[in-house]
Amino acid sequence: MKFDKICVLGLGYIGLPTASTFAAHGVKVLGVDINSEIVDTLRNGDIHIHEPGLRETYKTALASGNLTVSTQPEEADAFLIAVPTPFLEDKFGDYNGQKFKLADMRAVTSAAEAILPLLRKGNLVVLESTSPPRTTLELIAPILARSGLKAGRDFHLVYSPERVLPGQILRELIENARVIGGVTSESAQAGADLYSIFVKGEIIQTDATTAEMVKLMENTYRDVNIAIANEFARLADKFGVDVWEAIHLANRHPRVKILSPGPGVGGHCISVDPWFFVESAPELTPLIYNARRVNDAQPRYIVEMIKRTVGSLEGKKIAALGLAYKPDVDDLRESPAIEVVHLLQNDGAKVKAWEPYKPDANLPGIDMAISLEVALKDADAVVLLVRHIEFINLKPTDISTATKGCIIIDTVNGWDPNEWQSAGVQLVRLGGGK
Ligand code: SAJ
Repeated sequence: MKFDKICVLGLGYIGLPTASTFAAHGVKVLGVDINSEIVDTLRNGDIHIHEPGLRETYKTALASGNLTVSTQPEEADAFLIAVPTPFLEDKFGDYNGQKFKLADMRAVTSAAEAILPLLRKGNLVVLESTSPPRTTLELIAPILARSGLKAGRDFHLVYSPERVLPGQILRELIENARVIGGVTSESAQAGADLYSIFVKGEIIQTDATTAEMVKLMENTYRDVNIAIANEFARLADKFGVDVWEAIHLANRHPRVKILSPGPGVGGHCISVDPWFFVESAPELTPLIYNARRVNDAQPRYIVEMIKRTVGSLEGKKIAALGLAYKPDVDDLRESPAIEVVHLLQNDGAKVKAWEPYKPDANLPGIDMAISLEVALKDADAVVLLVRHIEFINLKPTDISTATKGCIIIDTVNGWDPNEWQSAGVQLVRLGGGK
């Protein structure tokens, strides 16, 4: 299938890089977002999200004349839906007393409804948003059927998950393998034709529900793996074992790959996607459900560990190093580090937080330091919450001189305990066997 014009609905972390990349490859793209402030920002040549290389790619696409942005979709050869699928704020599912979160599919529904009056015979519609299994068949296809056209017969319908890592989106969009799930094999082929415009990785065709499951399985696998790593850390603390050494040794087995424990699982993907399985089939997902519970409870475990080390938190000054949800990004969404800070404060600690990637973040109830030195000043304890490279490069003296001999709690295996202890610093690590 040939594509002269593509309409991308949703200009966020996925939609904007995807629209820009198509345009950079010579396709006419209309990028659509319902938020007029975002559209204004983009029209002015600026971008509203932080992603390395995106500004340049976006500007090139805009300058080429191939990319335009609007709040309204228009007729096109292909429509690509890349809108958020967060949780409902005020509604939970319940299975035998076990509460679970529910996906908010309203943005996906409205995007499909916006396409409805524009849909023509021979079009391709792609859903990229992470969604519960069978969304393409049971939510999108029925909405689009209101046009009188049938998915798979009159137009092509595809689910194709994005699998890019924040921080490396532009490279991974092109290089990663792409799964294309069609409601028919002709639909899958049309989807493959579309993505082959820029994808250099393997393009693999399957059916729509398989593609939906693949996306959820990838992130659920990672969540369950991290949950087991977090439980191993707890067990190691109980049995006086260094979990980092034990995981390293277990991973020498050719068929074992245990991920790393830490303060919990954050971001907008791994801590979210497993719930889509639980919601769709709570009776079949006790493992996935409990892995989510373990990871969600990890910030509390960290705070209890800090209490075991420093005693009562009442009035204690604590420096929290890192608020991002993972190393070397400025993304603070769903960050377990932020939850650790809130829990410490609830227990009476006075926390100063230092986040080098977002020093001026405005987070309700959190006291941000303007520098590392300010965070460390007079601290009774320092908690390392994110493995940012600039923290890993710190030397024991960088902290001990600034704090007059406080206790260090390392939740991410950032520092070598032998090096720090021989420099006279008391360092306790998550899963360090204490
Ligand atoms: N984490 C650990 N231990 C680890 C690895 C990660 O505690 O060993 C924590 C991180 O600190 C972070 C969270 O897990 O809080 C998630 O980080 P991540 O780097 O594992 O994943 P994301 O959410 O940034 O991106 C994931 C990726 N999925 C996989 O690697 C299977 C990415 O490819 C997806 O595109 C993205 O989710 C998504 O959008 O679904």
